[in-house]
Amino acid sequence: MFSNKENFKRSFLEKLQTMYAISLEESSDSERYMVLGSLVRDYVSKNWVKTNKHYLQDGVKQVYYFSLEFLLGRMLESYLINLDIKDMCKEALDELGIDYNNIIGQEPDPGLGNGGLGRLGACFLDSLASLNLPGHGCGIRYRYGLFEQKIVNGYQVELPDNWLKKGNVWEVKKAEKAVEVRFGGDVKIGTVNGKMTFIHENYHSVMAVPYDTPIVGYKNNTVNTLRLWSAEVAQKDFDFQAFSKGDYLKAVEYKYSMEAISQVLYPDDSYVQGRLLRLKQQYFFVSAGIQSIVRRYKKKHGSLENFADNISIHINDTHPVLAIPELMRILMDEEGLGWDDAWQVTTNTVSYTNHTTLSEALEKWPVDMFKGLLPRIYMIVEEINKRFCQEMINKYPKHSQPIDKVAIIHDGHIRMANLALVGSYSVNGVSRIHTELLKKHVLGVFYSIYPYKFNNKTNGVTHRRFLIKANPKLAELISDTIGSSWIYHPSDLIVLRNYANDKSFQEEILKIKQDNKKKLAMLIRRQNGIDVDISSIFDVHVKRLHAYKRQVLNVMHIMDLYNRLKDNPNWDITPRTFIFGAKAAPAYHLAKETIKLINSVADVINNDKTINDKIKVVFIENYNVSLAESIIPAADVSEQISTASKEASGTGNMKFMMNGALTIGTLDGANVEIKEEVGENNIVIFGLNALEVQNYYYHGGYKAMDIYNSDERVKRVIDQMVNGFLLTPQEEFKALHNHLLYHDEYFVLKDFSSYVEAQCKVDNTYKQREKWLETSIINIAHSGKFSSDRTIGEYATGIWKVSPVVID
Ligand code: 26Q
Repeated sequence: MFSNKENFKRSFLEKLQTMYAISLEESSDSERYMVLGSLVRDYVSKNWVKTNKHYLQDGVKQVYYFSLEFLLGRMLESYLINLDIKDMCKEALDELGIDYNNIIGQEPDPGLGNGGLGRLGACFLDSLASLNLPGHGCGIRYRYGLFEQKIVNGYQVELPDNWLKKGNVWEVKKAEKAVEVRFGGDVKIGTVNGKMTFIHENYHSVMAVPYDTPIVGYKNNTVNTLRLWSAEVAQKDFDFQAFSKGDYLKAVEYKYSMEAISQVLYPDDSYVQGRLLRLKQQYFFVSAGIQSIVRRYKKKHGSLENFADNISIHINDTHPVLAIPELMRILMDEEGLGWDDAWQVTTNTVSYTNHTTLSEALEKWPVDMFKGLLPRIYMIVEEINKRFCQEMINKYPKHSQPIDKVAIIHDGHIRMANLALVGSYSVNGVSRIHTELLKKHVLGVFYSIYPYKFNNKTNGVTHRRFLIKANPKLAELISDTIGSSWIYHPSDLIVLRNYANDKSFQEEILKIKQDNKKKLAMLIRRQNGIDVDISSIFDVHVKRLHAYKRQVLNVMHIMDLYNRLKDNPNWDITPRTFIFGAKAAPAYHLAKETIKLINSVADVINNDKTINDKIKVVFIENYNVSLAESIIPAADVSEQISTASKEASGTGNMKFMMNGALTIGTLDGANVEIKEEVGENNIVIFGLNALEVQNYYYHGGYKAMDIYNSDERVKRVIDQMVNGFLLTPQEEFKALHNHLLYHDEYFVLKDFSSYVEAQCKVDNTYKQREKWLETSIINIAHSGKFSSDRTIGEYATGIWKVSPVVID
């Protein structure tokens, strides 16, 4: 059907008829999207079957990437690119009189993740398939993804993300592969033939039903699987409940409460609260995933022998850490292994990635809640803890203090990171500085116990989505200039360095950037009703909203610029458009106040005719993967300004660099390695470094008020937040104002002057057009390191020990 245009057109019209019984003229864009989608799915299915057959061969090790989030973004065009049929489809649709972009735009953007961690999972799936690696995703099929953000009167308002409203063409429901997951109840301990048995009784059960989505590799026939689980109470269980207890309403309630498990993604990404439903979600998908892996393994091998040699289970942060006790439970209670054998298998199967140094983001669950919901799993965790603590006492008889630090159960709580460290064979950070901080501070005691478990895997992003798909003109220019080997080997982008000073190449780079800026300007015109000048610097700050990411620092700089422009209307700064996009967790008040602050500053500045449009401020609502793909290729400046030591890696920074933006950033996360790649003249670094930040935390010595009192500009800006300057009630930004003055834990005021200086440098560089373009090209040339193909290659050889399986 995709062999040539004529065949494609015929298949398209036929499918339209069989699916909707209508003619082309009568069909809507949404119907046309569904038709193209199902054609693509049919086309993929052949290789999907074939890939699975290959994976059943002996000696093929499989990786399962467990993650509570997969932030996929739209799939259709990625499929077309990876299947190498995009141009053909585009032309054929054109000949049918159908606008390709309208069709692509019909697809909902599935927001099954919060931000970096979820998007990383999606990039990893793309890289696994593209590197011919047998690696699959396991997660939850949320009925509602991350909320949709509307900005009303400057405030964030959250609306449900009903992404399944019109159905989902990519998924295949596998009802017959459903498994049961049990909650609550109690555990009866007995003995059979001298062996202890654990019988789980009086539990509530729910069916986990898998929905599989194909993950297509880049031009290589590989089709891996993303399996997302949905909680469903089957009709028969529902009826049984109703009839046996004679209480119909109770039965309905039961169904409703059980199915709630997969209803909604939790919108918090850096402050974790111990919510029962969240714990249910975690056990639900982990139990379903492990059961299905074990079942498949037994079907193929007949027994569980050599399990760890053939299966790798990777946990994306601690959210799926119950994989450890759940695998223990299945091995012991269902497969009859003894503790030591089960422990051997488990700890050789599971590996773990940490994504945070923030203590408030480390998961811990109250023992009572945990025990009530997962009685048997609790017993296993307790036993793991007991044995581990005993081992520590034997090893370090004189020190009791480290045991308090490393115990899994402590102070009435279960510490999930500790469980992950004890129960896995590998723990990695996501950038070099992050891994070093884990070893020195956050997980320091564990590092002294298990130094061999620690390793670094610096994050990466898929250049297929964030360059080839998002910026096709740039991708084409690169291939025309250095050949297309970089698509398979992103490190070949380095050849572009030879063109960094090439005038005609620079002009082409500039032209593409201007085109992308024009498109973004049109989007801003449509969505915000604001006209922006495409010859101004597009200075972009898009990511989740959090105090440590310091959107406020950016705002303070904008306010200061404005003040200086008002004082001196002839000041010849390069015009700038400050572009923001960010969702705040709904209960995170300071973050929401920051959104309102950005919009209030925008109101003042954008409506002031006296500054001649030299600066503008735009907040683009509902930042998501699709918007990222439009915004990033249009950026001149990439804002990566977290307090040093707080951003584990960042991945937006890599996407911007790949698209030729200049980074202004702190020495935090992957910025450190970006600087190392491009050299200090091609990135603008400012602010405290991680060591200085740590020193202030340990020894004190910083008072924001001192800076407020000594720096006129800071004082003016801080005062303007509460003195009526912003045309909002005076108490609107009181909390933020107080936070900055009295609890400036993220050193916003401390880094202000250094940031302003750095921004001045950005302005100066932009004025030297050739230097700017050279820097832009150097950034692209060095972005190869930050491809997720490199990262996944390192996971495959360094952690999982899996090898490629070529599908012919
Ligand atoms: C946990 C428990 C309860 C509710 C929510 C959560 C939760 C959900 C999401 C906790 C954390 C997250 C997401 C974290 C995240 O996105 N971290 C980012 O991961 C990126 C990929 O490694 C890094 O680049 C970023 O630096 C890091 O902040």
